[in-house]
Amino acid sequence: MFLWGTATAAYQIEGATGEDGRGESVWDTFAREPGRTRDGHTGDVACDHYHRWREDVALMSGLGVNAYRFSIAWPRVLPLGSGEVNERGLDFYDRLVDALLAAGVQPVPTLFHWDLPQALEDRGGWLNRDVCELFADYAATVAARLADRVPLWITLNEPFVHMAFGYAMGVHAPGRFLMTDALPAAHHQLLAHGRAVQALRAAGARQVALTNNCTPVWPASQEEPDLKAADAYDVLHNRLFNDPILLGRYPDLSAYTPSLDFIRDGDLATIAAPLDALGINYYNPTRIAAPTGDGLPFSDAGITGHPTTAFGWPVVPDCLRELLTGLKSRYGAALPPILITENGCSQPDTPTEHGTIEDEARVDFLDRHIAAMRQAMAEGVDVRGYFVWSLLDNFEWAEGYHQRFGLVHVDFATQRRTPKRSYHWFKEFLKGQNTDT
Ligand code: IFM
Repeated sequence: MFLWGTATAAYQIEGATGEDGRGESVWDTFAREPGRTRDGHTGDVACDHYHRWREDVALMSGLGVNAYRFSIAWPRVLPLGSGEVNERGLDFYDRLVDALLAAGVQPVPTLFHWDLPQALEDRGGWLNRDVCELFADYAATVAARLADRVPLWITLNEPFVHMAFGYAMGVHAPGRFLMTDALPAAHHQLLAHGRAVQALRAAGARQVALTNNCTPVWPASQEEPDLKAADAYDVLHNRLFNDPILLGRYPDLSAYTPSLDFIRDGDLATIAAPLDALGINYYNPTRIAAPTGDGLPFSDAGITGHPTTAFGWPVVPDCLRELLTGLKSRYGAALPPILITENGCSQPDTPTEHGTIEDEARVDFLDRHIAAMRQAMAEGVDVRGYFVWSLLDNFEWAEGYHQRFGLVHVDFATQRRTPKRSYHWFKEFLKGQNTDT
């Protein structure tokens, strides 16, 4: 069955950060620090999904999707990251899973979408190798409760973004500015993924995947310095996270670090445990030029000549085809079936005087990206699902509530949900789909 779905993440929609025994996460800490997020926004309330989940499941049922990718908040299940289990936290996801199944929607949980328990950050976060084992324990705990009803699991969401924004550049939680010293946070996330694959399978999970954020990298010119820089960026953004899980080895990281002493014997075999699918989040390509002297082996050359989203991201639908066919060329038989686990765009989405949201640009974005995905399939790439980011407007990390990605508009003052034109378009689109294709 081809999965047509929507995606969300716990900290971006749930709210209720202090309820029913949930522990603190790094995002609670970070968002409360002055100047970290736009206008000081936090996820304390977000979309209040923790209380309004029935309404949100009804929105999905009305939309006609057959799958829903959401994330489980580690600190809701294990408030201190390890040790005592908070059964009330598990109960929430248990109820959600049952409601989704009753609505004919397959639950697709992601175990980690950046909300590390603060107690683990206090022990070094993803720089501490011990967190890998604790993640496997957490995965086992959740799967013991849900694997009887959940066939497909995703371990991590976008370890590149979490490493780069959270540990290298400090613009996401936990707000560390380590630049290339952040690399152990990549390795430990990947090792945690590998250990979680083992734990999930032992607990009865039938299918396991990992979601990477990937970008086609365009060199700014065909001159050698730009080509070399583009290759270095491709290593950092894409291959650092795809090669170990699919090929069992790291790409050449010498442009970033002289030493890989945080890797131990056996780690790569654990990381490369076979997967049932690779999740790909695609938003835009990246254009890269030679370094400008800030210590990194590349610089961002920017992209002009394409429409942009409210975030300023270039809209280049054919790059989804380019990305997918590029993955197939690079990994060949080692590439498992692909799920597009996120694709979407932020738009201003101001309601009209009649209260409707006429987000034609989003309709066009989705239509053209789905066509590009299908073109890649026609060219031989095995894609098994497509999830729109996002079901709801939500807390867009450092941008707070200023970037709207939803098929459903959320008025954050009243929590009123209003399906946008894109929701109605996707609903009609889904009616015409044979779920086998
Ligand atoms: O909102 C994020 C999501 O959490 C991860 N992928 C990209 C989205 C848009 O920025």
